[in-house]
Amino acid sequence: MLERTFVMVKPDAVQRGLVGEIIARFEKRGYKLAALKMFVMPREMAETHYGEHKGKPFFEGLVDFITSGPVVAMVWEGKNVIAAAREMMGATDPQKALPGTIRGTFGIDVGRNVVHGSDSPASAAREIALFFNEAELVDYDRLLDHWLYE
Ligand code: D4T
Repeated sequence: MLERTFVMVKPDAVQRGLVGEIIARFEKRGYKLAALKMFVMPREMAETHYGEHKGKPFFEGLVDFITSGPVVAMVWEGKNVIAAAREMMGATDPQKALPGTIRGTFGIDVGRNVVHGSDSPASAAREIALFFNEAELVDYDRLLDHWLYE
């Protein structure tokens, strides 16, 4: 089934020059880029995005961090991409992320875990709608798809 997921390069990874590396992993795997933008997240948007964590001890620090600098927000498309992107990123805590995953390769602390990805189809739909409007989601054909999908 063709899916879309929301992936975000966090401020730590933008500062560390990892934007290209992270995009390249999704491109090389064969996923299709459907939307992309760089911006500093307004506080209100961050509080909405992380609404499920409101009241938790790390919430304020998390909102401070995610609004502290530019992020790169993206939509990636492909077969099973929601679960696949989570696997490619590794566990939320980089200490527990397997070597070779994005967080297992580039991260150390949970509060600087490099990247975000939607954790379910419902989250993907909610997050894509929060970060992008319809006109920003680009629909185009790729001749390559014939060589990626049987
Ligand atoms: P995100 O949403 O950033 O992709 O992370 P996950 O989906 O993998 O994990 P999450 O929602 O449980 O956590 C959101 C965000 O909060 C930070 N965090 C988390 C933190 O700073 N301290 C903590 O103890 C936890 C659990 C990291 C990711």
